Amino acid sequence: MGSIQPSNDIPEVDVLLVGAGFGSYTVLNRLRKLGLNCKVYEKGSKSGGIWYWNCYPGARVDSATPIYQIFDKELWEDFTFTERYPGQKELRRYFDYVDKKWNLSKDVVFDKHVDGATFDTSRNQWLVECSDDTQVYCRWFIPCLGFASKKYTPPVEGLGNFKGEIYHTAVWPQHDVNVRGKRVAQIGTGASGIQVLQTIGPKVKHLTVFQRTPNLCLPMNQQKLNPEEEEKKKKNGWYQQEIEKTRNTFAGFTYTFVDKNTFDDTPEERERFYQELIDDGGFRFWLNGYKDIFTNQEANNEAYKFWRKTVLKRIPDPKKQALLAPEVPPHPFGTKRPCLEQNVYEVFSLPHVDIIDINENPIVEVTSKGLRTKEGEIEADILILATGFDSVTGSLAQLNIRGLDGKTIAEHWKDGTRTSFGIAMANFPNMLFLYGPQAPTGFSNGPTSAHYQSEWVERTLKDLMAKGVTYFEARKEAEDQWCKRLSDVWDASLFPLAKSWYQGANIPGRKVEPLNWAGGFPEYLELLDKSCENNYQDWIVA
Ligand code: N01
Repeated sequence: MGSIQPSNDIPEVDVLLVGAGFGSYTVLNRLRKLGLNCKVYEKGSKSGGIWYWNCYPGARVDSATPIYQIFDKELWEDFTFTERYPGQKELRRYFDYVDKKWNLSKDVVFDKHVDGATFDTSRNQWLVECSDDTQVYCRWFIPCLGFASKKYTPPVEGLGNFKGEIYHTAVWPQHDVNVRGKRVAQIGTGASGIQVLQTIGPKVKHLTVFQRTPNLCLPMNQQKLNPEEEEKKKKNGWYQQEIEKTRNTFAGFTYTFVDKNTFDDTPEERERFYQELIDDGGFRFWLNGYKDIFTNQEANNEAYKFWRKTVLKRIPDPKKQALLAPEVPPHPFGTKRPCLEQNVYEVFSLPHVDIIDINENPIVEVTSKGLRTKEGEIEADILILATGFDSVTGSLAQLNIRGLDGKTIAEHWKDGTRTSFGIAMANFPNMLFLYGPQAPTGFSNGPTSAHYQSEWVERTLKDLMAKGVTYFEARKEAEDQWCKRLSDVWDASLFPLAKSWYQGANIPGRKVEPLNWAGGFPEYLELLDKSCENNYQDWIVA
């Protein structure tokens, strides 16, 4: 039992979920209906998961309505989003609505930080420890931490010397930050960085963006939604149909690749098709195009060339053109997650916005007044770190969860991440995690992952309980096979060619390895279901 000293007064629940976002709320509702006594522990003060923490200016989702919500008719019938891509404030309002409708708060404890857990083999239960020194026993331990709950700050020399304001996008203050008329320096141009800079750019006195890799952004094509039209679409079955489509697409969206390779079409047909995808907006150009985009470099180059042509038209300055849409692609298109933009190339083109390519002109140090680069000092009132996360594995590995052998998850993953079907680990019985490593996670629409993984958890726990099973552990051989399959799929694609967080390459010194299942949703769900055939062939049940 490690250092934990259990006592008889420790409360006990059937299920302990960690995190109050899409994953845990989806599964909580299902497991409560099975009659299980569930609790959710959330370190934030409100519901929303990532939408609680992600409150930087311009934070907005990049999955379109109606699939960015819990796939439950009872919920979507009575809540209508006002925009095709809702913003953070509206998403928080949505979570408050879900909370009220399902009376979730009675089972959620906010401001409660789980530190670690140890499995008690005498009871087949986890003993979970919190930072307020409380403990709880649970039969099923289900962390739903998301892939972005551990922020990453690069080790820039002198960060502590800065006398102005510093904000990291991942832990932006919950109150408004006044940027109007200020000189702002921003490091990072991922999805968070792009959203911040396109929002604050027009308001600030001066903005200097430190870019390492250009983000190959796609147009969002945001639209206001008409409530009456949305009501009609709910009644005529469109919402339900859109939601059902997510089961059979690569990334859990409502569309997937067309059954055609890039060079099956003539150049004119290709041009028309690419234009259609771009015009519709969102991720269509990324995930609804030719099926060889991620397997054939030549095909991928065609997509990049078209993308570049559309973007160059929006950037008058040739120097900025070369930085934002270079002739040679920085990586195969879409092998780093593109981001949806609304006006970012116009904002980059404003005269008071400078882009510094840190590959040419590296940051030497942060000073009391700003940042010193190889070429000189840039003064700033505000420094924004939009430098992302220790993505996918960081959320789980930062907790002191110890397996049967006493080793933490981080120790288990010292030589490489290992999971079984991206939902469990050998040595960690009765622990199932949602939206975690080696699942479709980084490639998927969040609520789609939450829905189908929760469905599997509900079905599995219901069956195990009916059979009187109290112990459920991933078989080591199944874990080996899953890791191999995951790598085989990854290595057959162009994804390894980008220094992306998909494979942990965003953090210097980290092992570069596939952290997300790139074989698509339908195959993932089929394999997960198969693992339970023949009386749970890939699991130890007792
Ligand atoms: O983080 P990121 P994010 N010096 O890792 C740069 C989801 N999300 O928070 O590209 C200088 O993508 C780094 O440079 P490079 C979404 O899935 C969704 O933006 O590694 N720069 C990069 O530009 C997203 O993909 C939404 O060369 C450094 C940036 O910092 C994921 O979360 C909104 C550096 C980090 O970008 C992560 O997004 C927000 C250094 N030492 C997030 N180190 C929506 O739904 C890092 N960088 C819209």
